[in-house]
Amino acid sequence: MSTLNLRQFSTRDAGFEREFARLLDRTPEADPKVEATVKEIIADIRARGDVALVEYTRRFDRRQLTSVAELEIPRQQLREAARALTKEQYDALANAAERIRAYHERQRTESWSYTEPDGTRLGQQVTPIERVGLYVPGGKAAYPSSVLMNAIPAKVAEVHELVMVVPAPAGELNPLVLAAAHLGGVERVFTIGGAQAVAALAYGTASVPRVDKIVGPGNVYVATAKRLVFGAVDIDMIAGPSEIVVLCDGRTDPEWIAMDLFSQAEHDEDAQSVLISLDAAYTAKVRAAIEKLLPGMERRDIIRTSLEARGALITVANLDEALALVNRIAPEHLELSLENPEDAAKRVRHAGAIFLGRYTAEAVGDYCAGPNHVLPTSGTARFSSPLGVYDFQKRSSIIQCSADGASSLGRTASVLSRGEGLTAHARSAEYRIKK
Ligand code: HSO
Ligand code: ZN
Repeated sequence: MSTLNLRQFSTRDAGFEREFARLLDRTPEADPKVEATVKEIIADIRARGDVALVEYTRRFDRRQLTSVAELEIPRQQLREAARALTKEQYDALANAAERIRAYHERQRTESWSYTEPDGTRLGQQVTPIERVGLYVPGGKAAYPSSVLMNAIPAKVAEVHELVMVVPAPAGELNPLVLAAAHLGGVERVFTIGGAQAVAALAYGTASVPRVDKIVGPGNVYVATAKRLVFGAVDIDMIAGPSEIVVLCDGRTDPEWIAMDLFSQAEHDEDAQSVLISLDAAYTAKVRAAIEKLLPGMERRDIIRTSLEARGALITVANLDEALALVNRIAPEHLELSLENPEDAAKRVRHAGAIFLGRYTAEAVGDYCAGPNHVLPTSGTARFSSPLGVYDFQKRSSIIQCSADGASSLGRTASVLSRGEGLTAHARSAEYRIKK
């Protein structure tokens, strides 16, 4: 194996800030050509509906299609896909689904109201989003676990209809994805993908129902399409490449840590894996473990590219320094491989998911611990949260005045509305003031 070009530095180095800034540089380049293509596809789907959808699917997914009806997978087929799994696979998927459901059940927001002494009632009524589109990538990035992570919170929120789209390049579909759709409670599945699928979901065609929100990851065309249809529908977030920061006190088996770093790096070449180590000798041990284990990895080429392009092994002087760096990165995933992780966790201000202690591998969070694996990337943990039930619920305000309440509130409204020069507002409120 040629030497691994993995950046290694310490907060003590003179060039530390420059090295660290390179890690934080994650501004995605917007490609105007992609945007132009996507705009054209969206306009075409809006204008020609199913006819255009079939054409694009034939062309981009190399499908031999005679009618649009062939694009929908009957529910029966999803059930059969689940039945066709090995018992081991079925049990693992079902166990993951159950645990994800149990966790998300706790996130449900309930309606509430309160009544004031004069009888006026105020509150908040929570309703589900009615129809949600779930984008699932085809090919190498088709993750059944992501189907569960997106579908289950939507179902817990009581979304009426969940419409999944997944491209089937040359007709090929991942049976685990179909089985996960069945276990996740997906109502309808269409084998379409790309910007054309996003457009069909956002605006509806004769066959594809129009949804209110689109969730799920996709390639640059899908992400661009989601951005462009936002407003007509809601979207979840534009996911960037996956990231992990492992903060270690130097007492965890270095091979465990090396593999935790690989587990993010293997997602794709743009993924980011960073070690923050409290001990320089330990940093060297992790590096040795990486060099030892990498040649044996199935995805060694992706892992190597990712580590060399965006990875780093950073040595810090103490926990305070470590946590300051963590908060500057605001990582999607943070492992605290420490003796007393609870104290450190309380000092983390920005992270998508925090994995506490040496025994908690990010991988279990990706599949089956229960919390969602759709997490804020690219530093967006500064202002956003994991995907959850709340993303599929909305709120209406409730205002019910009693006769007494209308009278006293009417006086306040009258004064304020006359101040704004809005006399219809004022008189509407004043009618209800008791003489
Ligand atoms: N780590 C990914 C999720 C995933 N991992 C799916 C395996 N399958 C982003 O959080
Ligand atoms: Zn993962």
